[in-house]
Amino acid sequence: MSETSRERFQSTLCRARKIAVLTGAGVSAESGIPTFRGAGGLWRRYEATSLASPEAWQRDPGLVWEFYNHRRERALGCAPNPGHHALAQLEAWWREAGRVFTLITQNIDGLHEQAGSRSPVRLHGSLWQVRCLSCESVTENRDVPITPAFAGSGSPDPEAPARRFTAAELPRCRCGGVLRPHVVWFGEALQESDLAAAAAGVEGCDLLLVVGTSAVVYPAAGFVPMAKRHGALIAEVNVEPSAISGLCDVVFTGGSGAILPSLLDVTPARAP
Ligand code: BV8
Ligand code: ZN
Repeated sequence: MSETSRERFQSTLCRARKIAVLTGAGVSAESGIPTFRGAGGLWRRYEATSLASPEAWQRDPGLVWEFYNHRRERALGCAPNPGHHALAQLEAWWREAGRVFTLITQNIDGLHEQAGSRSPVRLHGSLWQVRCLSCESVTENRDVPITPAFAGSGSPDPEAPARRFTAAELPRCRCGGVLRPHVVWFGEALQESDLAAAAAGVEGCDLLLVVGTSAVVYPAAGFVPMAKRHGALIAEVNVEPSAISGLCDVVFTGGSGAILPSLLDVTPARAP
């Protein structure tokens, strides 16, 4: 009787000494955070990806802050879902067993951390950090609105009146410099340290679990073929096929919040 995908996945998982997980917006969808390519990928008439760029910042930093302020406001109202919690639990089991677990996320919402994941590799930064354009200091910032001028702004309604925010209304650093969201915009390089931490977590892993990503954004999506090259079992959880489904050994179709709790309910097998 052939082994089911679930049996194959769980038998590999419980023996795995080193596992890596790559997540995207889909893992937060059941928490109420819209994905980029889903219906929520549009903010007013803007593609989320078009506002997440240095060009958009050059054109109108106030509009970009209105967009990120709106995402901070929304993320504040969202909580981790059972998918986030299942990943945090798996990490705890693996660390307790002295094994290697690396969570690599493209998400900037902070829900993995809220669920108890310890130091996920945040490839694309965080909604809750800001960076000064003058002194380059990076600080935690949970002010919502980001400055009083942004109160009540940010409606995703395409008919919402466009407001121009003055330079004085933008968030400022202690040095007086303008603060920008500490996230990686399209066309910007990822932090070398994050790339290195992710590569170290994927290199030689026995299993790579890919959850809720369309896998079209690079270099993040590049970690899947990297794991495949050295023979790791590649598993995917998604509501629909993604750009890397063809590379997967096992695919579980459905919401990660519904699938992960039972799929990951596996404790590390005692060494024989
Ligand atoms: C760079 C932070 C170079 C900001 C983000 C190679 C080939 C082609 C293009 C490139 C390439 N290399 C570089 C590029 C260009 C570009 C890129 O990849 N473009 C794409 C669009 C083709 N990459 C870059 O620009 C990167 N930088 O290359 O710099 C460089 C080098 C040196 C010096 C200077 C420059 C920077 C990329 C990072 C950009 N920042 N985010 C912000 O968030 O505002 S990317 C952002 O979009 C997210 O972080 C994420 O990475 C991506 C969205 O993807 P997903 O998270 O997967 O979300 P999506 O909506 O697409 O899909 C959701 C999935 O979930 C779907 O599959 C859906 O089915 C599933 N789902 C839905 N519900 C559920 C579910 N699954 C499970 N359960 C559910 N309930
Ligand atoms: Zn500063």
